[in-house]
Amino acid sequence: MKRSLTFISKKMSYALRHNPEKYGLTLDEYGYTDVAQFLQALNRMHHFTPRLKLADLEKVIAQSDKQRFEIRNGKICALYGHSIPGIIKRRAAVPPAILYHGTARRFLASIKREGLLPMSRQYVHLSTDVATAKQVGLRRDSQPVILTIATEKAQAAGIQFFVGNDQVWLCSEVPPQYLQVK
Ligand code: HQG
Repeated sequence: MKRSLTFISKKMSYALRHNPEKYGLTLDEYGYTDVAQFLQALNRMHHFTPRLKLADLEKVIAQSDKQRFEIRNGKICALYGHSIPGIIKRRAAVPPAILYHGTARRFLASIKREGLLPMSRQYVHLSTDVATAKQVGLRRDSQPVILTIATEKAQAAGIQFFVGNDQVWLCSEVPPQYLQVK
């Protein structure tokens, strides 16, 4: 059984963002589940040898390029990326005046028409800086488009922003009038 940090991280993401039920896990309204039960479920489903321990999850979190998970008070959650039914609550806060979104050129016409929509996830994902947005866009296009989001105007119109991690902000949608191609 593969046991690389990337492999473990992908299984953690799948369980916490997309399919906790398959692992026999329930998430609370903020997306947290008991970390001991989480470890048991990962070991049961993937037969890690030697068995995964808390220290392995901590290592995944510490060595990752992105802050995807958080362990707190004996519980673990994914900080963003969820696609399960039932919106995971995140803390609303005031974001930087400009946020960024990196996307593929082929999506631009539709985004200009409809705005940014969560698509298969629960929230639209926004970045605090251009470099991060570019990395996100590069997943889908070698020459990604960077959009800027005017968050003050959006908030004045009642749109809320939620904290993902230090670089990721979440939003239910961004109508086209708050978007500009950078
Ligand atoms: C696009 C990764 C057409 C949107 C990343 C994006 C991120 C539209 C795609 C996190 C649209 C959805 C999320 C519209 C939005 N018409 N296309 N109206 N509105 N789109 O993967 O932001 O490595 O769900 O531009 O780093 O790319 O997994 O969102 O291209 O933080 O931890 O629809 O996932 O993190 O794609 O990425 P996604 P995303 P991890």
